[in-house]
Parts: sequence; C-alpha cells; structure tokens
Amino acid sequence: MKMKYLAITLLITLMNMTLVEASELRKSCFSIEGMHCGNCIDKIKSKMSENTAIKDVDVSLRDSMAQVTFDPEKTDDTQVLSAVKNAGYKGKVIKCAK
Ligand SMILES: [Cu+2]
Repeated sequence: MKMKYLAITLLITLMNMTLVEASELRKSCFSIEGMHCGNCIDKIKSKMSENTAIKDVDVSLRDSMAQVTFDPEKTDDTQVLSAVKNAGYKGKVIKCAK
C-alpha cells in the first residue's frame, strides 16, 4: 500500500517537473527604432533566428516594438538586443503591455 503511494507521488513529481520545464520560456519586449517596412521586420527576425534559444519573435512595425520569447537559461535580453543591433536597429527593453 505504501509502495503504491510512493510510486504515485513520484509520478506526480515527474509530471510537475515536465510542466515546469515547458513553461520556463521567458517573454521580453523591446522598443526598436528605425523600422520602416516589412523588410526591416524580416531583417530583425532573420538575425534573431541565428540565436537558437529564441523561440518566437513577434515584431510590430506600427508599435515599433518586438515581443521575443526565449529560453532564459540559454540567452538573455542583452543577446536579443545585440541581434537587433546586428540587424542595424537600435533597441531597448521595455515593459510588455498586456
Ligand atoms: Cu524597411
């Protein structure tokens, strides 16, 4: 009886660990100066795609900003900003609007 209880507890713990791992991605927002058109967006997205820890990039031309989802264990805001810079734009971290 006790063994069964332990096994179930272990199983639940393992399941929770998997869930935590899946939700460990982080979302940061950046304002980006100097974007004019779709090519600018493509350039930024393409630079960011070189960083494999970046999982999702959502660039808004109208709001001059980008929302970037990444694995915080492998990259950070600073590296995202250098991708923006390498693409030829000036970015800074801003608070994400909900
Ligand atoms: Cu452009």
